[in-house]
Amino acid sequence: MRRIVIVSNRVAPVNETASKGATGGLAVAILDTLRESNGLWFGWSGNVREAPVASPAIAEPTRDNPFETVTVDLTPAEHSGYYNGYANRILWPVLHYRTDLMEYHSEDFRTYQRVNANFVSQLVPLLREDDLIWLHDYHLMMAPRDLRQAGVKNRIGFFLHTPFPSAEVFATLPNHRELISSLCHCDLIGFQTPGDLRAFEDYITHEAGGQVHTNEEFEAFGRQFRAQVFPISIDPEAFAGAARESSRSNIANRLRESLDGRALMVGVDRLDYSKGLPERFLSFEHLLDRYPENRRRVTFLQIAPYSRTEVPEYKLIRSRLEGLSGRINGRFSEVDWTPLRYINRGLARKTLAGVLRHSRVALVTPLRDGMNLVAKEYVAAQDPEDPGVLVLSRFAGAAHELKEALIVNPLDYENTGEALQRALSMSLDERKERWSALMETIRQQDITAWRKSFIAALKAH
Ligand code: ADQ
Repeated sequence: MRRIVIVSNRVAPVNETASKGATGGLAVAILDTLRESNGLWFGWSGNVREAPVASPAIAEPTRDNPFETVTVDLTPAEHSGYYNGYANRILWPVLHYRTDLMEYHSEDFRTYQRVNANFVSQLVPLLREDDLIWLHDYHLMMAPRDLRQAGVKNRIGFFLHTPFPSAEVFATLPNHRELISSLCHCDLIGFQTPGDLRAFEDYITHEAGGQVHTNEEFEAFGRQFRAQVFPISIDPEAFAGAARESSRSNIANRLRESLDGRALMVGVDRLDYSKGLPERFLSFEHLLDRYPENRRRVTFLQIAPYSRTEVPEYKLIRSRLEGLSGRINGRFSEVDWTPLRYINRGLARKTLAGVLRHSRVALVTPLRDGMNLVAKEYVAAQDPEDPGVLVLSRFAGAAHELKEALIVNPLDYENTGEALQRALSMSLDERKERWSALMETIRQQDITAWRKSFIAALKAH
């Protein structure tokens, strides 16, 4: 089998990933791909150092992990300009339709280009002739051009984990042409949903003056390549197993006891403005306002660990949520009932699976999301004999597949509140029917299918 070289912003610490499953579905998919091909995983170590080590750190394969990891450090200036700056304050908001939050500085783009070029120059000497190169996500959009300029002839694939916004929105990025003309040096570009692919096609035809042929063949910036949809997923059986086991754990018992027979509603997200958390809190408030019979009977648990804490927009959303959660609890709490439990810590993967299993309703209501794996994890975690209800934003990539969820527009918080009421009062028969259909969809397009179909398409080009 040909070796697969995965390049991503961050290389997850392998031991931690294996033991705690800490980084979720994506890390699992990447590890399986690497194990199967005796591959190589290249990216940032997570360390920021004044004077980074000149050559990358190479961790040799072990029996459990028969692949190499190669990591590089970032300087404080690179971390600030490339990661916090261009990736997270410029690209991330635009890819999630938040052009209003883009904080553009051309210097950040130069640093982004420099870091992409540095990744490539450290990677190239390690490449073999028939390696398949698989680049991940918006941090590395300049890498395809740099690889070709370094003379690399290997097949190159790129998968975008975020949405690809409409062409008009993407073109608000001052560097949109450089980014897309670089991507066109790939042989294969993968998107999460047909909507993302359509937006990209629109960009290629109307902004780049390129052509889209049948069979997902593209021509632009003097290059020919393919672009296709590969919806990312989870390992539903493994997650279901973890949920079953965890539902008998200590934490699950503590949770059950603390609820005292009340129905649990749950939200699990990184604390990010794309996840629609304020709107979600408002929809819960609407539920309690409009349907007072839920007071004392329902508890909403929102788990939202801090992320990107150095980025100012994340500090703002944090204080907005603290205000809203305080207001809701202040308005409705009683001496023996707190309606909203708002937690800023992550949970171990297995614990999370148990919490999801115990929840009557899940609120997965991002304003934009490439896919949203929590939606799929929630379905997989359910008890088939008594499944809960998924309330899902139409703006999550997952909504394209998970059609039997209760689909909402999170910007209409009253309507989402109505959907919560419907979810809480749904009959067992309807819950089972919806859950079976959702689970079947997830089983058919699981994480193994995702990685295998991407690799097959990259080879087949
Ligand atoms: P994220 O924006 O991080 O990922 P998501 O897909 O929901 O979003 O979650 C990633 C993983 O982290 C999930 O497996 C989830 O269980 C886990 N996780 C989230 N919050 C957690 C918590 N509080 N405690 C423990 N675990 C938690 C990006 C894109 C998504 C896309 C993925 C994969 O933004 O749209 O689905 O990549 O492509």
